[in-house]
Amino acid sequence: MERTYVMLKPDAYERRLIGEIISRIERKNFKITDIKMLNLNKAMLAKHYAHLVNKPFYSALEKFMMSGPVVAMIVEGENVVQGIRNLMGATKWLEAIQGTIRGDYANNTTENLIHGSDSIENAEIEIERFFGSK
Ligand code: DAT
Ligand code: MG
Repeated sequence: MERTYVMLKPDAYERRLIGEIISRIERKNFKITDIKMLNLNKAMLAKHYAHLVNKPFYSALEKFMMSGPVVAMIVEGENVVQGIRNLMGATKWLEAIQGTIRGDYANNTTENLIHGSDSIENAEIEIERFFGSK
């Protein structure tokens, strides 16, 4: 069964939206097979966001992602990688349509509540990074 890595960001925690977002994932009938809360550090973020470390917004992104705990999950289901991306909505909050998590709750592109792997290959890399071999 396909798996993906999902991470609820510090704004989701701060805004008390953890339960709401998990409910949306479960209502879609995706299965959470592991879950934990953790605090990220600079080294973990530099790996996770390696494609962004040279962007002008990286330092703000890093600061935000270390501003509180994240909730890390392994989520399983048919076509779950794309399915979670669809539930999340677009990266840029103004492009995220209503009914998606970002479309309904985000008004900022950095503080956009949720991460979901963008490919099956990256999902396995991210699961290994945050949960070890499973
Ligand atoms: P996604 O989270 O939709 O996979 P991404 O991998 O391109 O998007 O970027 C990771 C995170 O970095 C994103 O969730 C928020 C931040 N980010 C991306 N592009 C940004 C931008 N143009 N301005 C500010 N933050 C940005
Ligand atoms: Mg991404």
